[in-house]
Amino acid sequence: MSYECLIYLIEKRGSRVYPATLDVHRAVIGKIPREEHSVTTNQQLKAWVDQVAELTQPDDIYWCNGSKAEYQELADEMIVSGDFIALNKETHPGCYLHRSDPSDVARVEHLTFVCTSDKEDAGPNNNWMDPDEARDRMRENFSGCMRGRTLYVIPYCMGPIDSPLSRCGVEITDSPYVVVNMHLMTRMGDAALRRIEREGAFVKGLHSIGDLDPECRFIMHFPEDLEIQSFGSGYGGNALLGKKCHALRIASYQARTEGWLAEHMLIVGVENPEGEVHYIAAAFPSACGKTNLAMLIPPAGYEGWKVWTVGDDICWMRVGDDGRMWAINPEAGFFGVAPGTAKNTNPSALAMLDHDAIFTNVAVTEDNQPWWEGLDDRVPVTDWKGKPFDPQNGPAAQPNSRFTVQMSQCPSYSDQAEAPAGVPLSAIIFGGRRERLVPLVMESQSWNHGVLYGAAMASETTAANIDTVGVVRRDPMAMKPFCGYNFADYWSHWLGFSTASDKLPKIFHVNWFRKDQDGKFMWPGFSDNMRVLDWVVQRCKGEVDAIETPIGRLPLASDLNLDGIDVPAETLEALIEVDREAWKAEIADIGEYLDLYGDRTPAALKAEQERVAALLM
Ligand code: OXD
Ligand code: MN
Repeated sequence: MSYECLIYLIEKRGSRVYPATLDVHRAVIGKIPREEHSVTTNQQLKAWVDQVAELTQPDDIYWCNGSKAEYQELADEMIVSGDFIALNKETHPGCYLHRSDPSDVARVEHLTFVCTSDKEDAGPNNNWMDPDEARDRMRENFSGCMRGRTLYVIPYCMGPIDSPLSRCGVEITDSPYVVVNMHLMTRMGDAALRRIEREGAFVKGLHSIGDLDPECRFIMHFPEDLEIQSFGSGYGGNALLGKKCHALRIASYQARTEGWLAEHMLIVGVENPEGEVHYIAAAFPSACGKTNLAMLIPPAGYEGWKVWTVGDDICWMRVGDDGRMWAINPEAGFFGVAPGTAKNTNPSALAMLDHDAIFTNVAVTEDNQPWWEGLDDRVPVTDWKGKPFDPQNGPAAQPNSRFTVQMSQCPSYSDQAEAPAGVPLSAIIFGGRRERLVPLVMESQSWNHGVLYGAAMASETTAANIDTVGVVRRDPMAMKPFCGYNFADYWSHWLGFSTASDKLPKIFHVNWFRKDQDGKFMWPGFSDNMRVLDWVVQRCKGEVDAIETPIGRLPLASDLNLDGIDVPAETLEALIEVDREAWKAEIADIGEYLDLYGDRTPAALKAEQERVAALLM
């Protein structure tokens, strides 16, 4: 027990009279030994925690140390409180089910704001609110909201704890569910606090589940102050502030001021039989199979090849002294979509999910195992709301149900994922979900042309998600919901790297989702995407030629390895053809999209679009 800690807790309570709760007891002399480390030497952090406690009035304050014992104790408490249900201990040791409020199952983009002093700095790509107004609103929401609750202080580090590319934050939350998820998703606790004390700087994230009233739900970002305030949701992306809020929205802003890039990208290492590894970062809109690609198992015929997972969602990258682009995954875990994860789509994910994982909003089988649509043909007994499963009521697992698991449990986890320097990128891939027009793979003619690929990224709406089918929605760099500032300025920042070095990664565009006249997918996808990665790596090594076209460099049919798969020659032709007339319309549409950003649209990007348009004439 620590005397200082006790004094600190007493001091922190100031003149207010707080009940001597069980939590205070636990924090000071309970099962989790609280050493001096529970109080920080960083005055700014201390003062902020004090201010927040004053505003939110928790019954207790608990500084997380990040230990396994802490995780276990919180999980045990959540079982008692009903927040966690222990799953089958034989088949899924250390696994828990959490059922969220049925009105709180997804990110809320319409309630997510970027609050810059000048509205133009947030751009048409963001909801904007005046920072003073946003702070006033949030102050009202947070006022007294933690009465009867514990305030948890979570110091965390995004990225390997010793990496110069990593950045730290502190999340204050009243949700133990958030704490245990942050345990798996970030490097949190003492080591992060020590780094914050050394560096001084950290992102402030304040979160409360409030009373989960959707009317009071807001996710506010103050990028100029490196600050996040989130109220009224306990769901992943809204509540685990290290992920989308910090590592993408705030970090993208911070990255621009510091000269690096924070991107919505997976990172993989592709190893060939000679043991040479090429690292690739790839951006796809949500629900395009990023986690599956990050854990790809090469198909038959690719014996001796291996795909190593560095990350499945976020990539921070910076040009190193050697002129190459070096990347880290700021996260330490996966927060993946469960439905559709199966032996044939992602065996590596399944292999890491049978122990020490948290499942949110999945169904359960008769023998208390987690279950979701697409997993196998068992029939679950209980749906995600905890009701007896009846197919009349819709899917058994919530379509956005999730698993949270530490990356180190992944069988393909890269031994370079913890490297402080990061991994050097050979290629960056942008992808979209396009049933027509966009080829299976193409390589940009230059860095700026590649930036145009990213800025023009798009998906077609499907019957599953929208009434009007086939409408093209642009999602530049897959950052539409995640860029913390004006897209036009963001593209300028990307373009600014073109002169940074002559060793930058090559930029490609892929599309796994082409369909034929009968609506059938033309490309098998999943592990066969390895064949496209193979071509990408060969291009990076200068081993194969490509066909120059106005839209980029396309593979020669003979250079794509199709051994062992049934893709007829005419299908392959169609997958890599350029329909000039249709592309003229597409490039004009891209031009119109860029114009939405007005005068701020970078001239160099418009010039690229015009260059391609002219080539198509
Ligand atoms: C995610 C997303 O949850 O991109 O990763 O929506
Ligand atoms: Mn994502």
